[in-house]
Amino acid sequence: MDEETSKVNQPEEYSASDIQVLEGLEAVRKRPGMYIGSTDRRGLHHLVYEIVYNSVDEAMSGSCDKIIVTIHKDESISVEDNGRGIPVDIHPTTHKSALETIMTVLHAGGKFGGKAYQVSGGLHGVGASVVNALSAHTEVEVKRNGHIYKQTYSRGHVTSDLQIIGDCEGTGTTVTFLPDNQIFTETVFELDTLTERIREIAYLNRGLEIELNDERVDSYMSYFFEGGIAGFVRRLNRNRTAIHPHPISLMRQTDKYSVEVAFQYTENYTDNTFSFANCVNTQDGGTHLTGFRTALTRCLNDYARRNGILKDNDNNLTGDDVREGITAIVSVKLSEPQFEGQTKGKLGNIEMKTFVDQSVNDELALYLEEHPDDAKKILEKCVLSAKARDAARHARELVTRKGSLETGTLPGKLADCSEKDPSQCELFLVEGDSAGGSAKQGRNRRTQAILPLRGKILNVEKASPDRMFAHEEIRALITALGAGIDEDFDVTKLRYHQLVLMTDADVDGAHIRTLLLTFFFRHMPQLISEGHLFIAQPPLYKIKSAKEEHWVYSDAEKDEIAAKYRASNKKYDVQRYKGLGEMSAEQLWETTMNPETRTMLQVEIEDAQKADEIFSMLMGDNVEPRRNYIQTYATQVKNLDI
Ligand code: 28G
Repeated sequence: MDEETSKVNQPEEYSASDIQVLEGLEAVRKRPGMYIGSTDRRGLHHLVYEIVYNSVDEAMSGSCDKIIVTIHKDESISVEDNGRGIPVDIHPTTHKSALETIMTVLHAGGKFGGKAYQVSGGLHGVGASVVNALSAHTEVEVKRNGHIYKQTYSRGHVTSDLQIIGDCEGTGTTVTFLPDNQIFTETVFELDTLTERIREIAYLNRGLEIELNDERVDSYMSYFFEGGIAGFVRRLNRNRTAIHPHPISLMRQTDKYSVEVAFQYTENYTDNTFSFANCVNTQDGGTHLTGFRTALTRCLNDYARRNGILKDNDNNLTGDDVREGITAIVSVKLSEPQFEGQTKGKLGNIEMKTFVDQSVNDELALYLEEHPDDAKKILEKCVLSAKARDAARHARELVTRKGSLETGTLPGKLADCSEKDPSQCELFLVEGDSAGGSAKQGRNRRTQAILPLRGKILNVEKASPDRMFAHEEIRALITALGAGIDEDFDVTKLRYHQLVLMTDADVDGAHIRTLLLTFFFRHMPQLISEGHLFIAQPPLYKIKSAKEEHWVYSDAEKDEIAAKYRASNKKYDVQRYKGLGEMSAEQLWETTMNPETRTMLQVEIEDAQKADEIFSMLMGDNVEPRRNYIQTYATQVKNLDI
């Protein structure tokens, strides 16, 4: 492959002694959670990303342009790249090959523990030994020096010497591993989950082709995006209405860092910005995001002043004004990223702030001069946002400050609990008045409060802020929770530490739940991230036989119990519960609300982006995907405000 001059992370002269020896892989098997976060489905998929990151590193150094990921029928995974191949020369002090060292020695590079070390960019091989330690079998093939080299491992230990098994042209690395079922509670890979991340990596690395094959279902897909992150923005906006035709795409590259930004404004009201450092999603932003925001605000204000869009007496546009309705990706690459904060989701490298700020400022000013039509549409939107913000501030003050909260007036429909310690209190949001009535009767009055929600719940993605604050159900919800909203949201003021969505087990219930989730996701994300939001699990059936009675929560469970009765020739009767309203107050308590016996799902924002995509698909402007979704899941839908 040709040497390119302007790539980031230019590899330094390599020697096998670079690899630092730290500690044995036993530590990884003893405490896997420390190295891959968890041993459930999340940790399982993380193994794949660790290996793929190594190939992406090779791509970022300009030495690789194709990666093939394959899920095999036996739930093993292969990752192949056409990079330079992991070096196979012998390490002077360990007398092992570089390959064996990379695969069997937990080595330095990132910080270990938690998620800290999952860093792509200049940290070749850091995760490979962890994956190897947690796999029942691993096999690595390296094409290099005209030969094919192979070595195998089991649970971190070598099971064969490094061998030459043939000759070849070209170079590359293939790693195949079978996750250890002694470690993982889940060992079945989800194609959808891998697809999401693989697609994202392909968008973030323009010109890199990633194939994702699933031999279990004969699915073969290739991801390659010539336009890079501009395509990512287009995809995120596919169900929204853009106000200018093409995403604006800016970039700058030096020998030390690169920045790429793409964004497009839509008719929506929220800020959909995602930031990445070396292809790792920085959930909590950081210096690169700050740099982008500073430049965007300054640049749009400068343009508006210069072109008389803002008059001398007008206030500047605020950061919120210029971010309303934007969908943006900020992606930086640098050789030593520092990830900070509790979840390591924040980029700390201070030099990225000025680098991104200056790059975006220069390039965007140029773009606006050259595209006056786009500039006009964008600034009209920002000016409108500024005006609406004034109106919204007014409306919000009515609800959260001068309104009912301070005077202690809780919403009339709320049946509050008597306990005053929020950590003991639960608020149930219940769909419909009849279910609300049963819930009020059946609850534990000391600790459980009920807020019935009636009629249509507002679609908060599309409603303007002032309309949202005028909506009765939303106002009741905000006042009942007592913790404010948006930037004023204060999780320590929550009146209930558990908030439970209790909706029917049908499609309407699912839609109302989605609308409520959107609301919390957009306006009180901390409520979700700090674990306060739950979904109640009402039963789907009751099965009776003689004196026995079972509440059944899934179809699989129903079939299982029915099969048992059939096998023993007993008569049984299956009663289906379509809605909460069909249960008596006692039944609702017994099956769904009693903390001693109920199960509830805790809502997590596993990935803000995924949630955002589902929400915008269900609630965006484009009717087609929503119609498909609804047709797939239901025959009739009421109560949905679309
Ligand atoms: C297929 C699945 C995962 C990889 C490479 C290529 C090199 C490498 C990997 O070097 C040692 C230590 C720090 C640079 C680098 C080859 C330079 C020259 C490589 C992979 C060298 C590791 N020749 N491809 N590691 N580093 N692909 N794919 O793991 O200084 S790992």
